[in-house]
Amino acid sequence: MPPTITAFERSPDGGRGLARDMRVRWALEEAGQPYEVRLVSFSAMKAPDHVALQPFGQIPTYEEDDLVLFESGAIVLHIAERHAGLLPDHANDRARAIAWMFAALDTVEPPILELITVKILEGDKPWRNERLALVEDRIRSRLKQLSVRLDDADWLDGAFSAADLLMVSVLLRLKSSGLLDDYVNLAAYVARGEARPAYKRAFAAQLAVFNAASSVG
Ligand code: GTB
Repeated sequence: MPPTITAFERSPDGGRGLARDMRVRWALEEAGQPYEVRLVSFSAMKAPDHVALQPFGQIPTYEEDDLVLFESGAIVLHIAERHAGLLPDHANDRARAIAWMFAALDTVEPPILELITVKILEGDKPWRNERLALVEDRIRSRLKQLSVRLDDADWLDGAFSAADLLMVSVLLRLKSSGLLDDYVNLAAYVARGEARPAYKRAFAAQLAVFNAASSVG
């Protein structure tokens, strides 16, 4: 049986690939693994059946035989450990790739999530502009460090790996902000990720869900 993942029945991003099922879909596509998708509404996500799979009532989840996983990073790591193509074979190379996976989620993503919080949830607060400037500075400082490290390489550490998959997924959330534009090598890095056939298949699959939901009304 192929694994089943969960995704938004109607993604708030309008199918732009920003919800976190996208990284799981992308990993499965890179690994050449078929998968099924169970779509969940916002209310279904908070119901006991789903909370039993995901304690915080969120997507994505991953079910495979008797294994149930949540947290997109853990799911991508699981897929990468079981299938070729997403992690290097050599132990030290693999450990460094996993370190970069954590860097994407634990060091680079947090200020990017703050930006979304300020812009969407705190847009009406009197201190919004001051906080926005602080958060944008924090993001720029991370982008600069990442840009220096990436330099003119195609990928973070040798061949494309799950680390790049997660880092590109995280950076993609900045696309509409214009913040990436000052870091030409990072913008090109993100574009390289988006150009991968597996990314395109995953993107098309999640967009098709949004389009189908929109045509129903
Ligand atoms: N750390 C968890 C993981 O990585 O799996 C976080 C999971 C998570 O945040 N899931 C979100 C969710 O289920 C969807 S992806 N939210 C519903 C809820 O908490 O009630 C985050 C997301 C949401 C919307 C957009 N967007 O519209 O652009 C992008 C990303």
